[in-house]
Amino acid sequence: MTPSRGILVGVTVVALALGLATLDVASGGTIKGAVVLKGAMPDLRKLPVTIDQYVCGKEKNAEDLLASPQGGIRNAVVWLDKAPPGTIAATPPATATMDQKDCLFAPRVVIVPAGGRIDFLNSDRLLHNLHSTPSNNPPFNRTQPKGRTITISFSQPEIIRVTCDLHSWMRGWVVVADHPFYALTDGEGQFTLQGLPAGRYTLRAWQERLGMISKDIVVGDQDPTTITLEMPTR
Ligand SMILES: [Cu+2]
Repeated sequence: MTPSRGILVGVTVVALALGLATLDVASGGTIKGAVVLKGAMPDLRKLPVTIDQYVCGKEKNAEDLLASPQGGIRNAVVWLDKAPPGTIAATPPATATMDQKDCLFAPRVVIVPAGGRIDFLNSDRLLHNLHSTPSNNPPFNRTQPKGRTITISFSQPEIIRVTCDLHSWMRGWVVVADHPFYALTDGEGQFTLQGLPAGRYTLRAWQERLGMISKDIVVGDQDPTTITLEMPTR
């Protein structure tokens, strides 16, 4: 163990002994990172639209993998495998929104805390549907006319796929979080996790087409701690 690591561990032990009672977002460490492709960008597919072309158009881009020219992956979810004990971090809002617009779920990926809910909207002038068969939360299969809001609560952490039976290309994802340390990557693949005590963590990253990866990280005295998470494309 290097001397600085020894000091770090010592500080961590003292902090744990104090119960981290006063820790908050402002005093915690930050992880700034990016989720990137490892390997060539897979071909982008076009999905044919066979019905309701007057609203949906003639084809849709497959949005199951979106990446910047530099390989940053959008709409990946990054979280801590285990939240540090006693930490007070900013909790994501208990209510999120997912619209059905131009025959796509928007946003495509939504994070909601366990016990929170999502208001599903339909901004299109046609009928959609919400269909999902989660593993740990109740299934739902609801007709959704234009303008109707359907509110669904999610109590158990898991990643849930939502589809529309009327438009086969439509996909949405609800990520039910069991602690505050979850983040969604932006168009450059970047994310931030804040309010972390120094320590060793396991990060997980999930993307709907590429699956899940894990990587260990040490949050120490340099701030922010930076990391690149590579997701193999095959
Ligand atoms: Cu639809």
